[in-house]
Order: sequence, then C-alpha cells, then structure tokens
Amino acid sequence: MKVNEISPLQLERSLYQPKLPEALKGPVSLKEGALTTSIGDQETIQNLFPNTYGQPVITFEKADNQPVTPIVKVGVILSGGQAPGGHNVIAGLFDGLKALHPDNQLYGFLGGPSGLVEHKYVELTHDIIDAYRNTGGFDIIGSGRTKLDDSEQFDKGAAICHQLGINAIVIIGGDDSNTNACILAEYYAKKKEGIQVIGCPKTIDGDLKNEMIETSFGFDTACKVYSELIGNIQRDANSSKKYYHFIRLMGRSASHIALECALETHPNLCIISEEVEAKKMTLADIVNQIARLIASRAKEGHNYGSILVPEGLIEFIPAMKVLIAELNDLLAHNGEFNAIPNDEGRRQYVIQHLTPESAKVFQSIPPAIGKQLTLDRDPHGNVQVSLIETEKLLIEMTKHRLSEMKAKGEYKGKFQAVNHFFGYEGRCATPSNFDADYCYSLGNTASSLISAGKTGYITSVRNLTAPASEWIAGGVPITMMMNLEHRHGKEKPVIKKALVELDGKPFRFFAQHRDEWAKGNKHYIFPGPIQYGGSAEVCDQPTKTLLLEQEQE
Ligand code: FBP
Repeated sequence: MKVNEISPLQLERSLYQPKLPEALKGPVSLKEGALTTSIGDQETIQNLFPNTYGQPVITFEKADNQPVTPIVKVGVILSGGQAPGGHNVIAGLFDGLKALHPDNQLYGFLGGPSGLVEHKYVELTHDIIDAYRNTGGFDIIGSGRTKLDDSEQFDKGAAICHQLGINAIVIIGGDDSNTNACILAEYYAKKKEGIQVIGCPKTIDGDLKNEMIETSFGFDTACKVYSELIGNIQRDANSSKKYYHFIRLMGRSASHIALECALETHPNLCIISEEVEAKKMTLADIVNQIARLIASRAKEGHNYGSILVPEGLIEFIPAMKVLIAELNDLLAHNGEFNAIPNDEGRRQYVIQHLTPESAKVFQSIPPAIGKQLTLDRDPHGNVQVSLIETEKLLIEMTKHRLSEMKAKGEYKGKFQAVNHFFGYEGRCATPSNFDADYCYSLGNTASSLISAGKTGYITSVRNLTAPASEWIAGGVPITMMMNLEHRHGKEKPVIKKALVELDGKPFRFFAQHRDEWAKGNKHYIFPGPIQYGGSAEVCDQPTKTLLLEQEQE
C-alpha cells in the first residue's frame, strides 16, 4: 500500500477553487459611500483617531481595465484563536496581490503579532500557499495572543516593515485584534510611516459582527463540526436511553455558537448566557431549570437527554460576574497570592480578601471550579473561560438538587450524566465550502483595499445568504464599529462585541420551539458531517443564524 502524506480528502480539497463574488473576478473599481461616524462616543473616538476616523464605506465593482498599480509588499498576521478558513484568507490575499502585479510579495509574520515586533517572518511563495489552500488551522505561519498596543511595539513593527519594504499589514483577528489594528493604522498614519493596516474579521465565537460584517469567518465550520458531534451524541442517547449529556460549547462570552448548534440539532435544553443575565438568574435558578426538565422528562419515561451549555455562562450569572471582577482586581500581578504554594492556602487567601457577598458565592462553588476561576488571565485580561468546567459544575449541582427533589417525592427517575466540552475540535477543521469561499473572498478584498491605498479598514463581504457570485465586497472603516468601554479601570476605544440579541430572529425562533424540543426524543436533528461535494442544499448552506438574521419579516 502506498503511504500518502496527505489524506485523499485533503488532496481533493487542495484542488477546490473557492467561489468569488462576481465583482472580484477581474479588475475592480472602487465606489465610496457617505462618510461614517462611530457607533458611539463620536467626539472622543474622532479625537483619538484624527487620521483614520470617518472614512467612507467602500464597495468594489467590476471594472473593464486594471489600472497600473505600483509593486507592493504586504505582511500578514494571524492573531488569536484559530478559526477554519484562515489559510484561505492568506491564499485569497496572495492571489489578489499576484493578479495585481506578479512581482508583488507577501510576508507572513510568525506566531501572531509577536512576529511583527520580534521580526520573525517568512516570505510566502506559491509552493507554501498551495500546500495550505482550503485547509483548516493557522499553522502556515502560526498564531498568538500578544497584544499590539504600545508605541514601542509599533515602532519595532515599522522598523521591520521598512527593512523589508513592506507597505501594508493585514491583521486577521477578532474584536480585540481589529481594535489594535485600528490603533496601529492611526499610529502609522500619524507618523507618516507609509504603512497601511487592514483588518479581517475572524473568530469562531461569531461575536465580531454588525450591519457591515455579517459574520466572522470560522463560525460556520466550527458550528457545523460541533453540531455533527451533538447530533451523534443525541443519536446515542436515543439508542441507549440512559445518559444525560451536558455539552459545553466554546464561544468565550457570547452564546452564538450554543444558539446556532441548538438551531441545528434541537437539544432538550440550551442555556443562553445573555438570557440568564437579562433575567438575572442565579446559579441555583439554572440548576432548578435543569432539574425540572429532567423530572418532567422522567415522568414520560425519558431518563436521558441533551443539554447545551455556553462556555461563557459563568460570567453572565450576575453574582458570578461580580465575583470574577473582584478576582480580576485581586489577582492582577498579585505576587503574594502567587507565592502561596498550595491550593487550599490560595483558596483561603481569596476568601479572606473578597467582599463578604463574593466570598459567600466563592465558598458555594466546588473548590475545583473555584481554583479554575483564579487561574491566569489571557493577555487581554479575560478569564480563560475555556478552562472552567461549567458543565461539571452543573452536573454536580443538578445531582444534588435531584436528590433533594427525590426525597420530597418530586422526582422519580435515574440520573446518569456524561460531560463533554467541544471547542478545540472545531477550530481547525477543514473549512466548509462557505468558509472556504468567504475567507478567500475576504483575502482577495484585502488586496484590493491595499491597492486602493486604504488604511484603518476591515474587509467586508456581505449578502452572504445569496450565492457567492452575488456577494458584495468592500471595506468598512474600523472606527465606524467603535465605542468606549470600561476595560481594566479605564475608558478605552474598542470594537463593540456582538452578543446574542434576545429580540433578534435567531433567539426568537429558538424560544418559540424550545418547549417542543425539551419534551420528547422525536425532535432531535442529526446534521451529519460537513459535505464538500454534492447539491448546494447540502454543501453550501450558511448557518441558521445567518439565514434567520437575513430572513425578511
Ligand atoms: P478568538 O476570540 O481569538 O477568535 O478566540 C476564540 C476562542 O476560541 C474562544 O472561543 C475560547 O474561549 C478561546 O479562544 C480559547 O483560547 P485559547 O486558544 O487561548 O485556549
């Protein structure tokens, strides 16, 4: 047997030619819309970004001739968590640049934003790009979470750009990374460095979206992978009829992933963090809700089911939110805490230094979860929610609550739970056709924005529920998406994170149907694996979230 170095599917996918919007299939002309303002705090944002604020939204249209453009060198950075399709953004950017001029060059900064600061880079050639087309992962140049936010870093970045002759940097990242792209663009514009900065909307979390950015790339594929797994688990539960599966889904803060997976698989229960916060629910309320569902299903003879838990839940429970904020302040650069050698000592230290209310909440959660809440923050100061095993916490508390209910005769049944966490399984999956096409288009759009001399823009490809040929490509000034938020004790200009809107169509659809899905076992949907070849109905469907958001009333 011949041993292949890549799988047959990978081989076939390497030949896939991603679909582009009609306008990007040849020379483009640029159409400028009206001047823009930020979504909030206009005066302050304008003062902070005098050189990049207020630029118009740009749309690219088909043109007859390609104007002669000067040769450009571009650097690209992958920032933050992996998301399926990142390689195609780079391939689209590379192909776009080469179509503009065969002598254009693309450099990749290695290991995320730190590659720019530490001058670690590689030139991306045809051979390298071809090996990564339509593949998942960010391993072509690696990614990292270094925060680009001080002038020393910016100056080091400018130095390597001048040394290599780089005229533009493309930063592929989430809301924090694109906020930093905007700050970098402003800094280089102010210092007349001659380096453009373009952002690109990435994150499986789906929380970098607004009127102009319909979805971030990677959300589609990641949700489809998780939904396949949830469907498989539901089929197993339906077959053996003995387990409750508690499935925690990535997504840091927003519950978009959990909601999309619920829309795709119809679980018996899906908790939405934004609803928990709006209803000011306590942990005990959530546990009661789960226990009531289990008790009522037991009455029908169903001692099994599926429960989806969003990763960020813990931060949306009001009392927990206060506790986490206190822990953030208490533990930031706390040498005293870090010097305590054992878990129990650290736990006691925390209890003594919290307010009485938060100390009570901290004491009410199992020590293992308490420990997870005190682990290191990420470079952006966020609790690493992916390390907090909320699903195990809920299982323990539900078990306890059910035994209380049993003692009172309110529950007759058997509760056996299995915990799962789906996150890393989906972040590097082979991109769906949607993400392969969308990412390639985003990269291609970035090359046109660079060629048009733009800076401080994020690539925007819209009309995404239509066939790819009808997508609308262009750029949106990043300042347009900004407002001021309180971060680490200061008011900072940031891109507004999009949480699940409780009056939005995806949540409303879910809320209309969840009672039916709670009851039986006939409503489960089993989506199966992502398909790449076959009818568009099976292979090219966008997420249910996007379909519902764009559905006409
Ligand atoms: P980005 O926001 O950078 O895209 O990352 C998203 C994410 O996958 C979250 O869903 C998750 O909480 C986090 O990254 C995990 O971070 P890490 O990769 O550092 O473990």
